[in-house]
Amino acid sequence: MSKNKYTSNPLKPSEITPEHLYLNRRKFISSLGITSAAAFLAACSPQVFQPTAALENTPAISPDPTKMGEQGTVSPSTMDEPLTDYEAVTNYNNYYEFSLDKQEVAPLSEDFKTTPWTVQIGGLVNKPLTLGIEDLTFPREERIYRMRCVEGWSMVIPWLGFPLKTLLEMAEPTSDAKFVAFQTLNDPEQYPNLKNPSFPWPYTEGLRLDEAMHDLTILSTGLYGKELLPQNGAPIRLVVPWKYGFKSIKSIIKIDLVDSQPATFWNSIAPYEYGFYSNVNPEKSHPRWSQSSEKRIGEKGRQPTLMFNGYAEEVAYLYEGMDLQVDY
Ligand SMILES: Nc1nc2c(c(=O)[nH]1)N[C@H]1C(S)=C(S)[C@@H](COP(=O)(O)O)O[C@H]1N2
Ligand SMILES: [Mo]
Repeated sequence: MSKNKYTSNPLKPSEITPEHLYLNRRKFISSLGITSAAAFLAACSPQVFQPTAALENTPAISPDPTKMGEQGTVSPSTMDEPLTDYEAVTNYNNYYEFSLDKQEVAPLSEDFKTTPWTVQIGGLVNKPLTLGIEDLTFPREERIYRMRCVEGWSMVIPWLGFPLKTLLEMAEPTSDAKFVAFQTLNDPEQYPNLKNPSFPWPYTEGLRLDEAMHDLTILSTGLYGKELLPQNGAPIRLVVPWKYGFKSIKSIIKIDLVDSQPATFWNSIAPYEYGFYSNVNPEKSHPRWSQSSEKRIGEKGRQPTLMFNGYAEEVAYLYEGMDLQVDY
């Protein structure tokens, strides 16, 4: 592993308390027992973490550096910034298929049908797969990640999911596979805004194969210990924490291994504003606004945006030799 000028977000003493509170909340909840905990959650504090049976049976992310891949660094579970309230995570959403209004997404997606649901993995693979959502029984981990929207706001979300790599390896990408292309459901019956012809539906995204195989890249099926809600991309969505939020495509039905950089939704709409790579970079302004700071939802003021969203130590090696002022 080579060194580079970027370092991970250092832990500030002020950030230790929230983690401590978070752990205590969990203890508090389990001491209540599951029924009263559920009642408590529904009644007053949706931000409290609710342990699920699935999660309880799943070990936390391994602190063993040998399990972290070649880049072996700190486990992302040691991220110690306060979680964004469950209420905000589930009611302030970008999901253009439903609406361009963030507050409208949750009500409009209430009846979104997530079963039956299949995910197809194809293209340059030895074993094309069509999996029902119920077949995706990989052990889930909790990953607490920062999420930085290109618009200048951010959240901290405790995702439940599994590495995308686990699924890709099952399909056995061939040696010609260089990129991964993702597609969201394309159903105008369920998505009111698909009738709007000014967008290149369906929503698509892409990653280079090494980005897709990186341990930080997950497919998420839940958050805050619960199953994912439609507004967050149920039943399954991508989470790539070092890239702007629009790369983390929701409600995926198709994953294709391909040999060249695939077309993607925002990049097709405005290539000079939304690059294919779109790594979080405080030093590279969007043509219409600075990316040097962000509004953390639920907190006062703005805070500095971190290179690669704070994951430089884990991912900077992927971009060695690339000019980060240019988005390829
Ligand atoms: N299919 C689809 N995926 C999407 C979007 C979208 O409009 N459609 N919005 C993206 C953007 S801009 C962001 S910031 C994140 C928001 O995820 P969240 O609502 O779960 O916080 O989802 C991304 N994934
Ligand atoms: Mo976004």
